[in-house]
Amino acid sequence: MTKKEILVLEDLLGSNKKIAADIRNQLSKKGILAVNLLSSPGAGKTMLLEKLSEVLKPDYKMAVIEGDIETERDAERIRAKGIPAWQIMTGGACHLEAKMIGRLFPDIPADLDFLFIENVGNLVCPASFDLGEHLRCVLLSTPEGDDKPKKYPKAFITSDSLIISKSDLVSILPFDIERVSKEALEMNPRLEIFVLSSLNGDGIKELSDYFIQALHKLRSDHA
Ligand SMILES: Nc1nc2c(ncn2[C@@H]2O[C@H](COP(=O)(O)OP(=O)(O)OP(=O)(O)O)[C@@H](O)[C@H]2O)c(=O)[nH]1
Ligand SMILES: [Mg+2]
Repeated sequence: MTKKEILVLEDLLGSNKKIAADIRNQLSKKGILAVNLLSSPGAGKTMLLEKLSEVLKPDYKMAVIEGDIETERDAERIRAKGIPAWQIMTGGACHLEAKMIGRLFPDIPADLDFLFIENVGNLVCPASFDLGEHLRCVLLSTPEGDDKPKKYPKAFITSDSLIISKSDLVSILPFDIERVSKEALEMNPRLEIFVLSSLNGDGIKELSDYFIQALHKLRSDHA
């Protein structure tokens, strides 16, 4: 990277940071907890949101912002569950940026409890862009392999929680949950780790309780 390219990148990240801080501030004042989901493509982000909607919907209002390079498919899946969803198509960009969330801000209902943001499937670029979230969660699915945290460190270092997804497949895969947890915690000791399956429902309640607790904390901190 040339010095000029580095300066442009720093500028971009700097202005992203300011917009993200503003978004977080506005959401905090409204008592809306924002969660940014990161993972490689196909780790199960959308299916997790579909499952979470079943658990949260009776008592909480949630909405979803979907990030993909192309297609409205993920937003359609969420809407089919009766949950409001907006699709951001990046047209090639490998991550969402705070300004993209900011543009949707006027449409986001003020009485929400949770705003989930599904980032573009990718373990690299999304890690560098704060979207104004309160919690960042990185998913790692069992078929991807248990060596990933050290290979893609930023996603794991900048996250608040690690969600090991597709746990229903662990018995037929050489995936060592203890090894992954240990490596991830060495890199980021504050990570909360969840092991779950959106297919059979294992661990979904524990994760939804974690989000509910974070929502209560946000509201008591901003009361
Ligand atoms: N066995 C199993 N399959 C799952 C689970 N969760 C998701 N899948 C499957 O994994 C595939 C990808 O799931 P998605 O939820 O679309 O993954 P995603 O992370 O949203 O994918 P992108 O949006 O493309 O990045 C689908 O075929 C799902 O049915 C799970 O817990 N267990
Ligand atoms: Mg998806």
